[in-house]
Amino acid sequence: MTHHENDENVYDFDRIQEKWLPVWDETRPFATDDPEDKRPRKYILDMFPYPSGDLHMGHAEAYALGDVIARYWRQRGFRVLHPIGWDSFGLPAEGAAIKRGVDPREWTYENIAQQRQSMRRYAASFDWDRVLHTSDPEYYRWNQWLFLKMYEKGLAYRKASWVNWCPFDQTVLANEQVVDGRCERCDNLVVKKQLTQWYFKITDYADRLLDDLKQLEGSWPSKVLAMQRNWIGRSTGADVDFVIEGREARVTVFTTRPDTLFGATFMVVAPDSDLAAELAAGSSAEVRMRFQDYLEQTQKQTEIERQDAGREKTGVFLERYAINPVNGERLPIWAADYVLADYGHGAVMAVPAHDQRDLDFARRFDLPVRVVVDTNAPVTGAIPVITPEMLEAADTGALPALNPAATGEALTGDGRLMNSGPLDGLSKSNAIKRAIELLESAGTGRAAKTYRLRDWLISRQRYWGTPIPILHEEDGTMHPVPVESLPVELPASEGLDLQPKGTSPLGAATDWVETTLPDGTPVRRDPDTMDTFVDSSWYFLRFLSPKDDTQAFDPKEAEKWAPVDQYVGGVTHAILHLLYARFITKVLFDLGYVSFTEPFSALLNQGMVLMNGSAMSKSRGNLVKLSDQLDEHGVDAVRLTMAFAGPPEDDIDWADVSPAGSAKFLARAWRIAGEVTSPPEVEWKGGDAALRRQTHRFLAEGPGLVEAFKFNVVVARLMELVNAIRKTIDSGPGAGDPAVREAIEVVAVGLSLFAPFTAEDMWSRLGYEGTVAFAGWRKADPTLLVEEAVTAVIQVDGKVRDRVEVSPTIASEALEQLARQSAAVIRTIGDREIVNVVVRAPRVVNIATKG
Ligand code: ANZ
Repeated sequence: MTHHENDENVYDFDRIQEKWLPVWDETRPFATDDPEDKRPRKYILDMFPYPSGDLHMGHAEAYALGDVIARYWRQRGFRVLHPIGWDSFGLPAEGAAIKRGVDPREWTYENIAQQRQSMRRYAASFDWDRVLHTSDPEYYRWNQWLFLKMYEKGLAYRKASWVNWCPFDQTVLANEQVVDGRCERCDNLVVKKQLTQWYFKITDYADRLLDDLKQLEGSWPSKVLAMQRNWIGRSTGADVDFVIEGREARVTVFTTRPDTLFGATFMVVAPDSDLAAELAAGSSAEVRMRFQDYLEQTQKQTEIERQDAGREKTGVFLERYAINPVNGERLPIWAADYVLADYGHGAVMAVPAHDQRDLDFARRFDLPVRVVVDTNAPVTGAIPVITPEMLEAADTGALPALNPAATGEALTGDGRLMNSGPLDGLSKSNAIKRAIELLESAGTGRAAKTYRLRDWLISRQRYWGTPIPILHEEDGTMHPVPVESLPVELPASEGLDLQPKGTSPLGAATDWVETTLPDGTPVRRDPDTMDTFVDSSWYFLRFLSPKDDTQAFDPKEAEKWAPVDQYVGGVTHAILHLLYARFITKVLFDLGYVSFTEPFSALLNQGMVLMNGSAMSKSRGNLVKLSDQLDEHGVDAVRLTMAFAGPPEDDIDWADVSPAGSAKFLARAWRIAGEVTSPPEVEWKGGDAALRRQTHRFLAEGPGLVEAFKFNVVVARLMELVNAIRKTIDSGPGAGDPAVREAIEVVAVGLSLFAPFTAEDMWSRLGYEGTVAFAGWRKADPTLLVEEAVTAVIQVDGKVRDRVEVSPTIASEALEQLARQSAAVIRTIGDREIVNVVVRAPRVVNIATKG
């Protein structure tokens, strides 16, 4: 054993970091470009960052956890693709440009350089040869290609419609970017504005986006699956056609309750629908005026306000009538803001007895309420015979009265149909089926589905994004830019006014906007740019052949690597980004470019890093700077702390964790690696038996723990193992014991998932040449896994009837089950009844019987 100099035996993370970074730069251990590499593949992907300043604590958590998974699979003998890039188009770059007069491009690429430097220091095991930036023309030309493919298929279209408009950012927002009626970015109230915009037809894929969630059950967080489901929001029911007096065409409404058709007493249309305007136009001058006022009021409301159940209902009677197709009744038509223009057909049949919103409205405006479902009647079994007991119960008020007009409570529950002609006596679900049959045979309705999901608005009136590759003729004719002419490059920002003003800054780039078709026809380029969610909807495919300038991605590489085996990122992207990526994957599947329909086979959402209970922010004054933490505690200690803090899904409060404690533990482990006196070639056999058992238990349990994302438990086990090694060295057989070398080698490999610098240095101190990253997860020796057994005695009424060998740590329930299954016990008890079982694990079970 060589004698270490004193300073060499001090855990100095700065020295260790400085030693290994250049080695890794040189050896590129995580490159994935070897065509001879035949190992099985894994694609582990971290959500790529937006380059807004330097990396922060949130990034540090995400990349630490993603790296545990990537490094783990490498140790398991997989060839792991773990790429990184930058989602580098977007508003903040323009914000900086406007505020500080810097070029958005410069600002963006400077930030990328800084983040890249920090990621290198953080030792995330990325394949640095596959880096991409979505703001590079080499990348965004393929956004344009995708757009053209979608345009060709009718999946990209342009239409004038009411859109969400942020008056502050002066930009349109997708529904997904409106949170509680406010702009996701600046928190200002969002208003509606009529504009001509580009859309992707995601609604065509609503059913598949919903149904394919089944593929992800169990490997995506159930919360995210539920959020996706709710966002798509499929409702099933019927479309019902109503004749309108004085109007040629019928009006269709969507209802989830066609069973209640006989209870419809009025109709409501969304004030901001074309239908409302048309119906009002055909009414008296007074109605027209009142409607106009009301429409203006409505347009000031956010969607959330309009749907607020507690708000007093408002509306205008249009003095027009609809005819109920099932009974010919005349239903007055109202315009009211609780009906939304862009859901279903923007009109409803109002059934106040059974729908709370309709009831509130009916009570406010004194409209009739007719009960058609007896919600007191039992629905199982045959149609009930009314018994004297039931009548009495109703009389004494034990059952709620069927009088919603008086109580103000709509009867929404199940029951038996009444006042409904052919539906009378049926239960709700049977009546729904029967009503649809009746409507279908009369040709006045049909089964239907409606979705909350809207088409994806992808155009933005902003500079720093992918130009939409469409040319417009004066007369409105559109020409897609030929694929061979891509990319349509973004012109320089110099001289352009980036200040938001409702039209794209690119419109003013005259030299760029004005061009001609090959035949000389003058055309203007579409001045809008794409939503950055387009960029991130397919980037995981670009990583597979990032330098290919002949196609967006290589389908052969996609066949080998994709879909992504494990995706890691924040739950903030649980709806938008994931939905869009799922959608585009299905489009690419339909176009024949990929053979799978879901992009991310498994998803892990890490929590947030908080400080003193709340999200970190400069204004709150609780910002913890990542670079300070790295300077103070070292990269490995910060990474280990992230993994050790708790389940990855939970938030980490940086005030509650101890990076200093992590550093101390790492130093302990590292020191042991320098104390081992046996040579590397020592056979893994013999030595301290207890230590060996603990080492092999770790080897056996580790993989299951990592794969279940119980990283904190793995770290805890490593700490226990280090303690046990210390004990063996100090008060057991000593540092030369082969079990010590075995154990500390296993610790080094285990630590390589969390603390790559320390682990690498330990590996080298243990006498190895290559990197620890590929040392491999050793197999546990099964003979070391059997625990010593103890004998449990099983008694029936105090007499020993059986003995079983059990683990000393057996749980009471398990021991009781073994006792109850014992043939001898079963025989003894016969058909006597067990009245009590007393379990004292692991030694005794006593079963007391009666009779
Ligand atoms: C009659 C009825 C009777 C309804 C009843 C419900 C209960 P979900 O489940 O969210 O899909 N509706 C339809 N279009 C609407 C719109 N554009 N704005 C507001 N409400 C609309 O809701 C479907 C129900 O919401 C439909 O079923 C309709 O009211 C209403 F006892 O029709 B129902």
